[in-house]
Amino acid sequence: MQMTMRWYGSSDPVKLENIRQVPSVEGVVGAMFEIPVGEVWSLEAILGLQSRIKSAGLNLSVIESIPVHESIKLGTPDRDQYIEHYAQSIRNMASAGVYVLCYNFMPIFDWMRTDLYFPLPDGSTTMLYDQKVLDQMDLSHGLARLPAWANDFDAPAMNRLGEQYRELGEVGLLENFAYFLRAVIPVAAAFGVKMALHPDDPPWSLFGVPRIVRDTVSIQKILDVVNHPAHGLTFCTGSLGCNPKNNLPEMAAQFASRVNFVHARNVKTIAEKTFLEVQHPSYYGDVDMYAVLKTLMAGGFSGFIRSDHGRMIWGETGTPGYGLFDRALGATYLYGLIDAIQRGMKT
Ligand code: DNO
Repeated sequence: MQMTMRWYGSSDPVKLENIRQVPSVEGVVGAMFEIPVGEVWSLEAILGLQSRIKSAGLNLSVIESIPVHESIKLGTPDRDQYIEHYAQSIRNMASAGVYVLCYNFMPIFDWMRTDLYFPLPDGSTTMLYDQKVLDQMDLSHGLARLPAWANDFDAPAMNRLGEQYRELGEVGLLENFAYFLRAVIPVAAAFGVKMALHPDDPPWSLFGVPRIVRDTVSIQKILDVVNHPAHGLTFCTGSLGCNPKNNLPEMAAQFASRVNFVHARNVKTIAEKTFLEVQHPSYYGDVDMYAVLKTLMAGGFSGFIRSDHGRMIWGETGTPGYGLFDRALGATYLYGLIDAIQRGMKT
């Protein structure tokens, strides 16, 4: 496996020069948040990002994410135009030499937490998702945007979209996803790009809006739409791991041949549908990181991995989940596991 770290671009308080100094990290997971959702990512723009990263001695290994336009998810009549833009962005990635694309199919907004600065007893802060707090929230009042959210809908737009998705339901959303996959996977396959679907985070419906990338059954159904290695998963231990019913090592065994990227982080469920993001090592949370990585590796996975969400430690301030220090600790822990697993596999 090859270790990478997510970088949010020039505005990221974490500099490429810092990332370069993290042991084992050679690649960057990058994106261009300035490109409006639905527009083509031009070859020039991707090459520009690539050369910026190369000049810091690193590689642009993965793009995360090219956002999927709401028209595609809703299946509105203008979707084909956005699908063609998406396909063109895939071709352009390949021309720029970037071959892994992490993306998601979550309606309206992306991941969700209810507290970004929850204090832990050791003096660090972490992120919390508390279902009781979410139940008090209402889409019609809008939502405070989290890092990496591609869209910035105002409250009336969120409310309207919420109604449209509730009407569409899970079956309709899955149909629209299948339509998208049947169009873009052949392009990705032809250009050598591996698509890596990120599970819904958290993996359950929020505000009555359907979320369909949740567990073994739902994921298998999606993978079966197009049975090709270009259509794979981001195995995100944190997103899948906050549902205690998801048995991660079993899922890793079932999906290993279709895993195209790994997000590794640890979570701890503290009440029903309520969880904290904790230190990366297995000891602190519900994710058996060793078992997951070992199973993925035994299943043949050798692609890119990144440490995901870190706590804020040592007085660092910055993007919640995406500071330097705790993610760097996570990366070295993961690298240690991978190194030991690899050696064990050879003996
Ligand atoms: C949050 C992330 C998500 C994820 C995207 C992938 O930190 O896990 O933003 O990167 O959903 O498309």
